[in-house]
Amino acid sequence: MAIHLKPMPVRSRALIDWVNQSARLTKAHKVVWCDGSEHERGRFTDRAVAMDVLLPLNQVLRPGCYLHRSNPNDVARTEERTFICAPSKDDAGPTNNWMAPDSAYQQLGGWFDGAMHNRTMYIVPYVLGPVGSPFAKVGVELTDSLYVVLNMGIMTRMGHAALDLLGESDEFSRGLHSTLDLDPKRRLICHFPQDNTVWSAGSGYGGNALLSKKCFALRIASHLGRKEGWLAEHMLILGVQSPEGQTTYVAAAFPSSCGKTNLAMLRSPASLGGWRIFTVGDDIAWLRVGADGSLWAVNPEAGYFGVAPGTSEGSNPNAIAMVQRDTIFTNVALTSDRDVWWEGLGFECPEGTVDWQGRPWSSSSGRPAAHPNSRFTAPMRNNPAISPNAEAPVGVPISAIIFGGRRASTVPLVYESFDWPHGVYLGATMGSETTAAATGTVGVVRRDPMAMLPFCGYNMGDYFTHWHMMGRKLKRPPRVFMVNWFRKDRDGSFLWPGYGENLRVLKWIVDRVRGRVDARETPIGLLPKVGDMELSRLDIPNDQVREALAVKPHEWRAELDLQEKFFASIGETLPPELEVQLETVRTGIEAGRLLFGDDLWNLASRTS
Ligand code: GTP
Ligand code: SPV
Ligand code: MN
Repeated sequence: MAIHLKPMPVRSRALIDWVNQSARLTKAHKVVWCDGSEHERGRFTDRAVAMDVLLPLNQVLRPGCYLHRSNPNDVARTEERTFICAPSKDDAGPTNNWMAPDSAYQQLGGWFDGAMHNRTMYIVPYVLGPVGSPFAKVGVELTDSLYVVLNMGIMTRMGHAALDLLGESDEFSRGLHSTLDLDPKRRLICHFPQDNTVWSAGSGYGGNALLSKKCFALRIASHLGRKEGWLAEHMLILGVQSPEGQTTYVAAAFPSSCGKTNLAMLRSPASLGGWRIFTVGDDIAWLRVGADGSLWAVNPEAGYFGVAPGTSEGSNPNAIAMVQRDTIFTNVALTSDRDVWWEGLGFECPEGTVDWQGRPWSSSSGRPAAHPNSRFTAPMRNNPAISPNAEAPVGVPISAIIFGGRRASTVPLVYESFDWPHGVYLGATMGSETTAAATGTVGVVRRDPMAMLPFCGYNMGDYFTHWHMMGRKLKRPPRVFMVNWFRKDRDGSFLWPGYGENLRVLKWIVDRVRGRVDARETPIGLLPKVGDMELSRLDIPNDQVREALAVKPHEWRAELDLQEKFFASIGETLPPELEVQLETVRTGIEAGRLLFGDDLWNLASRTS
C-alpha cells in the first residue's frame, strides 16, 4: 500500500476515492499531495535538480530559472495520438480521432497498471480561472512527472486554493498522467468528456502532459461550454488603451505558433507611443454572455507556455523581461555561462553553446541550436504588460474577436466581417500553415477552424452551430475580424513587418469598433482604406501595404474550393448557413472578376 503524505485537509470523498483507486491501479510507490506553496516549490525544484530533470541556469543572470531537456522523441503535441473517447464516433465528429471509451480505458488501464510502482504519484489540485470567479473550475491531475508538477505550479492556481474551492463536491476534472517509458508506441492522450476525465500516457511534453491546458481548458471545457451555453476558445485576450485612456478588449484566435503570445504582450513601437497593450491571457479564453448582452472573457490560466524561437528584445521585449526570473525553459540551447539562447534571440550565439540536446553547437552545425518548438514557462505576474483586469472575477467585455492564420498568400492583412454569421463563417473557414507546435510536416496549409481543429472536444459541425447560437444570445456581439501577419511577396519575404507594428492593425480594429472609420466593401469582407490606417513612420512603402491588403480573385477561387472541400468533409452536422455564406462570397468574387479583372482593390460594393 502506498504511503500518503497529506499536508492538508481534503473534504471531497470523491477525490479521495479516485486518488486511492488510481494509486492502486498505478501501484504508486508514494503519493504526495501538492499544496502549491513556495516552500513546496523549493523542495520539488531541488529534487528535480538532483534527478537531472532540471538544470539550474546562472542564478545571477536568471534567478529562479531552470532548463529542462525533454526526450528528443517528445518535443511537441502529437495530434495523431490524441483521441476524443465520446460514447459514439459522431459525438467526436469527422475532425477528431475517436476510440470507444471502453477500449480506451482498457488499453490505457493496461499501460497504467503498475506504471508507478517505483515512482511517486503527485496529486496536483488546481483552479482554472480567477479564484472567486463564477467562471472558475477545479481540476486535479495525478502525475508521475515532477516537470509536469513544476509547470502546473506556474500555469495554474495550484494547491490549497483548489481544495478550498472544491470543498466536499465531486465536481472536478480528473486527469491521470504517466510518462511511462516515453516510448512513442505507448503514447496516447485520451479524453472522456462524458466523465470529465483525461488519461494521458507516454509523453511528458506541453499540451500532451499539462492536462490543465489543451486537454481540460479546451477539449473538455468546449464540451462543457456546449452543454452549459458558453465557449472555450484557443484565444489570447488583450486590452488596447488609446492615448485618451479608453480601453477596448479583444480576443484573438490564431493556431499554435502563429502569434498569440506575441500579440498579447505587444509593446508599442515609439511611433505609436500613446497606445498601449495590456495582457489578460495569451492562449485560452473562456467566454460567456453577460447580463448586459456582451461577451465576457476570462483567462483560465495563470502563466504562459510560450514559443522561445523568434522572441527577442526587438520582437517581444515584454517576454524578454518576463523570462528573466522564475522561468522553466524547455529545449532551448545552453551557453557556456549557463544562460539560454535560441534562434531569433537577436544576437549571435556565444561560443561554447550546446544545443537543446546538450551537444556542442556552432552556426555551421546545419541544425537549429534550440528546438523550433522550444518553450518558456513563466508566471503571468512577471509580465510587465499584465492587465489590471487579468484576475477580474467577471472577466473583461470583448468588443472584437480576431481570427488569423499563417498564410503566404490570399488572405489580406486585415478585414472585418459583415455581421456575426459572416464572422462565424470567417472563423470556420480559416486556413493556416502547420507549425512545429505539433509533430508532422511543417508549412502545409490546412483548415483550422477558429484555431480549434486540434482542440475542439466534440463534433465540429455542432461546434459551428454552437457559435451561431451564442450569436443569437448576444445583444451586443463583438465585431469579428480576420488578420494575416504572414503574407509574403514573390521573393518569399513577409509583406508586413509584424510584431509591434501589428498595433497599427489593432488601432484600425478599435477605430472600427468605436465607429471612427468606415471601410471598403469587398466580396470577402470590409477592408481598410489605406488612408485610414496609421502608417506614419512605418518602414515600408505604402504600395507594400496595398499588396498586403490585396484581394486577388484567382487566389480566392482556389481558396473557396478548399473551403468547399472542408465543408463537405464535415458532413451533415454542417450548418447550412455556412454554405450560404460561402456561395455569397463566390458569387461576389466571380462578379468582381468580370468587372475589375484580377485586382479587386477598387471594388466598391459587395455583390450578392
Ligand atoms: P502557441 O503557444 O503554440 O499557441 O503559439 P502562439 O500563437 O502564442 O504564437 P507565438 O506568439 O509564440 O509566435 C509563434 C512564432 O511566430 C514565433 O516564432 C514568433 O516569433 C512568430 N511571430 C509572432 N508574431 C509574428 C508576426 O507578427 N510576424 C511574423 N512574421 N512572425 C510572428
Ligand atoms: C499550442 O500548441 O497551441 C500550445 C503549446 O500552446 S501546447 O501546450 O503544447 O499545446
Ligand atoms: Mn496554443
